[in-house]
Amino acid sequence: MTTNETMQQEEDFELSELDDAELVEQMHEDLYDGLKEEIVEGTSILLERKWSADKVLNEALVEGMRIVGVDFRDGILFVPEVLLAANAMKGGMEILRPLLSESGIKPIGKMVIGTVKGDIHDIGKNLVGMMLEGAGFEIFDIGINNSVEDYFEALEKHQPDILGMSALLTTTMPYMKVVVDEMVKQGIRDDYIVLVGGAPLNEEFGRAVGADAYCRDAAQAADVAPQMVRARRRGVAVNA
Ligand code: B1M
Repeated sequence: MTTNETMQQEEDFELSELDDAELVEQMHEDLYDGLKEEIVEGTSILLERKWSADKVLNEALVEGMRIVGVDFRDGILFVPEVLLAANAMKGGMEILRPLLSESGIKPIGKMVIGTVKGDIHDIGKNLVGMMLEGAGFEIFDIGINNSVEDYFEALEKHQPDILGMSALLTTTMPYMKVVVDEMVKQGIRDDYIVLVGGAPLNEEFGRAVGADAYCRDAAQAADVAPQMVRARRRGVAVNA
């Protein structure tokens, strides 16, 4: 058998023939290789096998992206490859979106969410938006690279209960304070609940920028946001 034939044979397998553990491992590899179609197929297979959307998200997609992140940090993967991985991840998230957000609850609040100026990472922000939709929020996603003016325009237009800011870079996270300081200056800080999140942040940072709460992940955001909106409507101080 030629080398080409051996390689062909190795690649000729159906994802559906793998058991759950093998499939998840294969999905980590496919995410690493930026194979969107395979990620979409793997996501669908796990759902057909009665995996919850949450479990598929965390064990297959988020864990796969974590592995990508490690090799990106170590200089093994570069921006174009990571972009392909991100694109493949989004393919899986599109399938999970309706499942994560099918709460059927009537909107309990509105949220404007966006990634801060200088930062184009949007996967985590998109997840937070989806999970909050699932928790019954109406979401206005203003995308990436948002200036103070962009946030203010969206606040004015949508009159949300919550302003959510995301940052993935240590160089862009201080911009959250620029936005909050400007809200204070304009006298509108107390009109909104401010939530912040992103991998390099922590609670202390959240307090330092003047946010009402820092959320470690999308699930925590979906937990904290309704509580804060309810507390605010009851007239209770919201600082977490
Ligand atoms: Co970038 N990148 N990246 N990147 N990237 C990181 C963040 C990095 C940690 C990689 C590394 O070195 N290990 C590193 C930052 C280092 C640092 O600041 N200390 C880094 C770097 C350096 C860069 C560039 C500067 C690289 C370069 O150009 N040389 C560049 C910057 C571009 C820019 O923004 N100006 C860059 C570019 C990119 C890509 C474009 C290639 C791509 C982004 C594609 C996209 O988003 N559409 C990318 C990616 C994919 C990553 C990693 C690998 C994965 C991020 C991700 O999507 N994680 C990342 C490494 C890593 O984080 N492990 C990395 C999965 C996601 C589900 O998690 O976003 O953390 P996360 O979101 C979580 C929580 O943080 C939280 O909930 C989410 C879900 O549970 N959360 C919130 C997030 N926002 C929230 C908001 C909330 C509440 C919770 O309330 C409002």
